Amino acid sequence: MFLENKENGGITLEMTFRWYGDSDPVTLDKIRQIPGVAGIVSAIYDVPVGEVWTMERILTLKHQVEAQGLKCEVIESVPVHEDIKLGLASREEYIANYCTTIRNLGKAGFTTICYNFMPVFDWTRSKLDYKLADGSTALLYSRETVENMNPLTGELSLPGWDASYTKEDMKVLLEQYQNVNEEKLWENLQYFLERVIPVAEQAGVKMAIHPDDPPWSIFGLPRIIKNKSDLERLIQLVDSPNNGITLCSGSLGVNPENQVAALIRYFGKLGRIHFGHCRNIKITGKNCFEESSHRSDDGSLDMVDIMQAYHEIGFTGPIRPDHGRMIWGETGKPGYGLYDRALGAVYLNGIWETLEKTKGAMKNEVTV
Ligand code: CS2
Ligand code: MN
Repeated sequence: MFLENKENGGITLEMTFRWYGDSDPVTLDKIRQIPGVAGIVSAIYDVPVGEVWTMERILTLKHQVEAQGLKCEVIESVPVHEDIKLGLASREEYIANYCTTIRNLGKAGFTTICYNFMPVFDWTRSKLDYKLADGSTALLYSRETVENMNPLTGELSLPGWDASYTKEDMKVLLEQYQNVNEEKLWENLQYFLERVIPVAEQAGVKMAIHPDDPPWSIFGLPRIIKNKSDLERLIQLVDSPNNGITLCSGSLGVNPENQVAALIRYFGKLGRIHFGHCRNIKITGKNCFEESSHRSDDGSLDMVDIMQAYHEIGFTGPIRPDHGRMIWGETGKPGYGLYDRALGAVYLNGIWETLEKTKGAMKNEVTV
């Protein structure tokens, strides 16, 4: 998973970058030029949710990435079909398919699968091109805007989601969730994990749940991966090293009660962090935030403390910069442009290099 840094006996950070496949304007040949980025995190985007990812498709992806000299060992995400989250009888078939996909990914040499268990919506924002003072644009979450939308009466206009469902489909889906409260969602997650984790163990694949983003309920839908006690409950649902976490600093960190570095130290020492997402956010009010550059001074999170926590636990798994702003006139997939994420990767690598070298220097001082 990682390269020994022979010079100072430390560990090299496995910096990765998310790539959305052939339709991504941020191409692999650009990504490979970012200093210190060793691998790609990707997925197969055109297989309908719930269907099996075939060996052929998986290997095509892997070979395409490896041909550019980049590693390809992490999937983000294998999406979980809504019927599994809803606990419908049809989940059996979807879980069986999920298990086949895990086996296939393991066979192809993938080590980590990121997934989430958020009903209906993945990350949710109220604005995708909020103009910051420096003229760049960023994703924004305003509690007021989101609370004033009512998806059941069709008053839902969410950037990023408008095209995913018809208003009618959305209504039906949200009505189905009326019967699923948090406890029911936990039961459905347990049912899922009890079946997929043994398969992941055999396949040599680590499952890494992504926390809910934002980490609070929206539109009355249950959200259960929001804080330390939720993560603790998650890892105990099936007590296996293959049942772990994607520690996303920006998702958890918008709730100031979530002390991100402390969470990394805690779950890292238990060996349950399998993937790190490093993103900074600026909390602007209760349940209100904007996404910022990765730099500590620009947001509410102390990225040095966060990287130090990873360093302290001897983290050897993959890490990636998370959402970035749109800068220098770039257009593209909100949150996933090239430039700001590349700056993020280099910044995080710089912190890590300093941590490694300071550790070396401190050792020398002691021995002199
Ligand atoms: C988001 C999510 O924070 C993030 O990384 O962009 O889309 C995330 O990739 C998924 O929730 C993981 O399943
Ligand atoms: Mn994330």
